[in-house]
Amino acid sequence: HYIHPFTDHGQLAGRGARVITRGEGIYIWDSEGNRILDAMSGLWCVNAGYGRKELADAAYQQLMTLPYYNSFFQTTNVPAAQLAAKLADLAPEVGGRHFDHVFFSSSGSESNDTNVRLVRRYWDLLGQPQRKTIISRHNAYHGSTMAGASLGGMSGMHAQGDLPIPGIVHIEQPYYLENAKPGESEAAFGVRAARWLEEKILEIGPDKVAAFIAEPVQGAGGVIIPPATYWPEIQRIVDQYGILLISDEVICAFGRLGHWFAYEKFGYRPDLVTFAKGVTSGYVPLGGVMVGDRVAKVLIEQGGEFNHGYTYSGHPVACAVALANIRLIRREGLVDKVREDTGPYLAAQFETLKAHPLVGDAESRGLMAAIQLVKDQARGTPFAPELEVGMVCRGHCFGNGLIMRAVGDRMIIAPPLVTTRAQIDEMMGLIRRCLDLTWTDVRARGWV
Ligand code: PXG
Repeated sequence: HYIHPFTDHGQLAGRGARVITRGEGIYIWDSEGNRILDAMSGLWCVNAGYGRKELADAAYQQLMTLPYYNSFFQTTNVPAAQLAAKLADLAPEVGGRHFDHVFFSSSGSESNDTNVRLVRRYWDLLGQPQRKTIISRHNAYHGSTMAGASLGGMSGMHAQGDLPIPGIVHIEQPYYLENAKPGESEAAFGVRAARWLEEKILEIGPDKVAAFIAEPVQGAGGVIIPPATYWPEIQRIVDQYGILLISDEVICAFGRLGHWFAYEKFGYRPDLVTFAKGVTSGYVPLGGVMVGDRVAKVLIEQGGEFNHGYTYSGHPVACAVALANIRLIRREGLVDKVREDTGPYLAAQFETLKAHPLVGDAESRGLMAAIQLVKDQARGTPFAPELEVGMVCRGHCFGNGLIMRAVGDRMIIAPPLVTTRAQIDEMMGLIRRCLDLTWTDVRARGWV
């Protein structure tokens, strides 16, 4: 009866689905009673870990007090107003820019649809209606609605349903292993990759470009970490041409990279910040856009009515859970812990993976990490994609009680922020075992 997301239904009907029935801490259990270490935090969202009673209590209390009311027609509700103020307080000021306002939705996709509406409205109000084009990147993920999938750069998604919609174009991603020239340094590549944005702006005409959208670190694309030179050069370019910068932090905000918001880590100055997932640790759906003062001022002072909003914008239960989640993350010092303790510890562990013969590269930032599987470690030669070595490895992970995702031959993790050093050790043991099993398979099949 159930049409699953991103699933081949014919295949699923034949194989059946694994049923997940319970979660506690960083572990989930399936209906067969198997315990699985969830190194993906569900889908990058269960930042506070499973089974947090105070999040359930916050939802219950709010459900009993006021389960729903909208924020249309000059009304509001207490949790939505409180959460907006709390988020404004958490979002750091950079270069004199403040985030005093927030627009709520129920997901990352909806939030990016809101971004498209917001940036086009902004330029209309400033008397530049020709500024419509939004530039994004290949292999970006910005959601699955018409605008979200169009902003994203997933060719498989564009191929279904005549996407992207008009006015959205893509440049190449800052993926060193795939897009650098032979012998090019990471630093030089970072600047060159950022200048693809400038080339695209000049090709379209600077007066026609509305915004650039990007993830601080690409998540669904395979945890692709840009060189340190990338973001400063992007900032120079958006400043020079006056275009809006949208930081899509649906994965990276709320502690994933050791900061409440990731733009702080990389030191750039976005005008709009998309968030979802970790804001409630995934316990209930909530998303939104932090609106910086550049856009907020125009929208509020010149905008009149903004003809946009969702039934569940500022949903009181979702906002109450988000407030409880932020309190919990603060009380347990999880953001600092990731930045100063478990993040660096994971990075040191990942460094040791580079000795494994199957590993071409292993890298992490905060609690977000990737392992590149290669055929020839010395030369960095990839496997033929049709061998699907990543899927072989993922199969071993499932079989050994570990959720680690495969994006092509990149194995990726993003464990809950509550993960301890001892649990990182346990996870590394499982990762090594699965790499060994995969290595045995690829040798037995004559693939190396
Ligand atoms: N932006 C980013 C950066 C995301 O990672 C979205 C927007 C869309 O959010 P919603 O809440 O509408 O799903 C996302 C979501 C995967 C995977 O396989 C990643 C996401 C969603 C589903 C699967 O890695 N990211």
